[in-house]
Parts: sequence; C-alpha cells; structure tokens
Amino acid sequence: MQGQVIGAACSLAGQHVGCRYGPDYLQDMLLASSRLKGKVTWCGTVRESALLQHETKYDEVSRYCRRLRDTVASVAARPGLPIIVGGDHSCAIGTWCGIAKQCLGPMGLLWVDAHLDSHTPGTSASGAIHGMPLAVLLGHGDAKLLKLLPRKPLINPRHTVVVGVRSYEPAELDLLNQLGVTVITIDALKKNPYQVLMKAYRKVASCAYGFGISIDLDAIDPEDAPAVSVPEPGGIAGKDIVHWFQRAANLALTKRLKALEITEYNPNFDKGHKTSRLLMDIMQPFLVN
Ligand SMILES: [Mn+2]
Repeated sequence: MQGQVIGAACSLAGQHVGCRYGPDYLQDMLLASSRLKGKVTWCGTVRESALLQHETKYDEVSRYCRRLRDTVASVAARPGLPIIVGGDHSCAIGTWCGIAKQCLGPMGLLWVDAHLDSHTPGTSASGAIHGMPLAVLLGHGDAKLLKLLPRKPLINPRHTVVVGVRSYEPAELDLLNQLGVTVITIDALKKNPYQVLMKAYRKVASCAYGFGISIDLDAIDPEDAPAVSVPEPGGIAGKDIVHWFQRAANLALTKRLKALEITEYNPNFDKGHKTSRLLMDIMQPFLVN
C-alpha cells in the first residue's frame, strides 16, 4: 500500500522544541530514500501557529490538534495508508480523531511507548500535554481536548494495548486498569518478546472497526533510537521492533490497519541517522502489502 505521509510539526505539548523540526528532517530523508522510492507521498506538514493572547497551552494544543485532525481526515478519505510523523506525542489526539471519521465505531489502538501518556490535568505534576493523549482518546482529560473527539471514547479499551512501558505514575496505571486497557511493561517482554508482541498486536487488530498503531520512539532502547526528548534506558531493541512489525504486517488482520503514527523524533539528538533509519525500517513492511 502507498504511504500518505503527513508531518505533525509540533512541540508545544512536549519538553523539547527540537521535536518540531522532526518532520522537515524526515521529509528529506524519506523522499531521498531509494528503498522507499515510489512507496510514499508527502501530503504536507501541519505547523504550530503563535500563541494568541490570553490563550492557555490547552487552547493552543487543541487548536493545533483540530487542524491536524482535519488534515488527517482528508488524507484518510483517499486511497493509501496514512502515516503521521511527529512531533510531540500530543499529535495523537489530532491523528486519531481524524482517522476515526473513517471508522463506524471505536477502533483498536496499539500504543508503543516507554510511558503511559495517560495523565489528566489533575494527576500531571509537569502539566506537559504530551503525557496525556492516551487518556484523552479514552475519554478522560481537559474539556477543550475532549471536544475534538467525534465519539467518546474514540478507541475501544478492550482493543487498546500499551507496549514497552517502563516509566509512569500510579494514577495513570489506575486509570488504564479501571478502563480495561492492557499494559505490557518492558519486563513482560524480556522472556519471549515476539510471542508477547504478536499476541498484543492480534488483540488490537481484531477490533471489528479497524485499528491504529501509535509509536513513541522512546519505547525503543535509546542505544538504538537516541533521537528522542525523553530517553528511558532499557527499552525494546531496535531489531526486535523491526522484526515484530515485519511479521505483523504479513498478518491478514493488518488489512484493518487505518493508520500508522511515529512520534517524538527529535533530530537534534540523532547519532549518524540511526533513529531516522530505524523509523524507515519500521514503516517499510506496511508499504509492501
Ligand atoms: Mn508518548
């Protein structure tokens, strides 16, 4: 399938401005790549605009996510696989609200991340909105962000799995447990990563309304993916994640895949294109079927 790539050049909800430059950098890399030649089209980049007077961060992030949502929805209405490259992970609110317009009910979501991203304004010490998108998609959080959702919850908790987790606060885990979301910590992957990862994938992909994949690059070990704003040691090995998606992309269930999102790429921290190459390795198997 052809990849229809959208850049989500946002960093306001994160902790490093560098994320904002990820999509421009990746656009050059993707379009120059011989192995992806003819397989991807760059459909444009959604950029942040300046903070208006009296606006809060929630206003601004919701304004940005609304624009991203509408761009993603128009790309998703055309043939091909929408691929969203971020940007801080708050872009997931815009991405999946846009994709949801193609689904008849709450979809499944595979959330690959070192963190749970399930804070609400009441539980977050930092107030960083990139730590909240999964809670919003499940219907919990700031009212301005929730207003963007075409249905609530946007995703089905029974077909939502968070994978690669190793840094979180108890309140986030409580919320996900209460909603029935499956959380797979990095320790649970150690013994037999493929078996656990494929089981997680099937659980998400078996959702009758389709499913999405949202990857925060910090799920991967910083040795293999250094270009992230919040590195957490001891992550999923780069080769394991590539192998996982190579196998998963071949499953018949993958026909239900609505979009792929890869976030938190911060080019300032990359080492010799290590992370951007890995990002292309992750994307590639979904483009040949
Ligand atoms: Mn994240």
